[in-house]
Amino acid sequence: MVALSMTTGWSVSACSCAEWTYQFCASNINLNNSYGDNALLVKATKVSDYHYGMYVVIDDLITGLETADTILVWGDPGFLCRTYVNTLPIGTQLILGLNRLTTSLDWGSGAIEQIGDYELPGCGQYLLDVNNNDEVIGPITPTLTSLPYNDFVSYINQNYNDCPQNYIPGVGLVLNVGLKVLLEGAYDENATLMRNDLRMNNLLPMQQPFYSEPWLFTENVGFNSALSIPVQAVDWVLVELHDPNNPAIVVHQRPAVLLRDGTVQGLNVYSFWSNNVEFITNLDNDSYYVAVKTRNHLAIMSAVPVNVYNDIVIDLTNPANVMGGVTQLKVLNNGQYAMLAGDFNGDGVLSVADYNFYINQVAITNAYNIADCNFDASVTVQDFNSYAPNVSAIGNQFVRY
Ligand SMILES: [Ca+2]
Ligand SMILES: [Ca+2]
Repeated sequence: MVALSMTTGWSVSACSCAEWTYQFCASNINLNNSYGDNALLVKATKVSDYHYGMYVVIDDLITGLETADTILVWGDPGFLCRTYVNTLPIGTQLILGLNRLTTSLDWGSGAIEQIGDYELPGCGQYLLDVNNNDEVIGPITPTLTSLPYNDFVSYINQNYNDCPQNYIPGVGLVLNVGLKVLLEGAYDENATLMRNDLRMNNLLPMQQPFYSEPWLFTENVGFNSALSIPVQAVDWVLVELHDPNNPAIVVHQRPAVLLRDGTVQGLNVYSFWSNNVEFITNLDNDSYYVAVKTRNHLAIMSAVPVNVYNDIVIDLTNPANVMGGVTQLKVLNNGQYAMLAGDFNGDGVLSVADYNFYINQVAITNAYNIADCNFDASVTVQDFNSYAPNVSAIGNQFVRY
């Protein structure tokens, strides 16, 4: 009946949530998983305030077990990260996801929550509005902010697997893409890991190195200090999401850090580095081709668009997962597959043009140089020897410049 403010900014000062799910669909999954038979989902109308709670009349029981017509619903007393309910006008019709209390609770406010009362659980979106046209209004899912009531009930009963849990209002949908890749040149077959000499010699730059041609990626992504770069870091890589219908189109790019074992770490929305590369999207697609570019190895791309809605790990050391398969990778002596060394100019083709980078940098030691494709911090004939057998390899057309 009344347009409600669904902003939750107040919660920051009033309470602290490790993780707040801002959509009703995600919160309702949590409700059912956490509270089982005590979970209740109703369409209800507020009839009165009671302390920091409210009495509501149940208009329709959607899921759960309750026989009473009127129930007491506790909102937030100021510090529980629940929704405040006293600001809702009497007569407001609501969708409420509720937990039936199994113990009494005294928060020291003069009111005692009793067994059999209900709470709006904390840290989530457990409340939606119902308007005069019997439409459910609010953040139902990242893409749904209104549904006719009957359709809402159908959605609740049928489509919950579609609910992405990682949508942040004002930011977007946060996609977590896990990756495994190996670099031929960096791979140490004795250690069965890639070399981290650059990191150990403090030669890795704190800022991503893909500002220059051909990448021209200019966003500042980096570490606050050289010491905060992971000890296991081999080098920076550039991870891209390409349009599933036209993989020539780069939709998103994120610099990331490749670790010795092939894990790719990215900087997340909370400014922590984690074993995922995070992409903020506006829900343009469920799936993308995922490409990995480096400073001096032939770029590769996933064989097919990968569904990135849920957390996934794409193993690009498996030729079956790579567009072009074994033609785009080098089989190492131990049978592992790695990206091909020597694309020094990063254009997606291994040619004599790359040799010019090598010859111009040869004999430079103890430095971060593109032509150091075996990652020992020096440009020597060993780098040439990594590059030479790969000349004439051609990257797939969607990663070439
Ligand atoms: Ca090249
Ligand atoms: Ca070298």
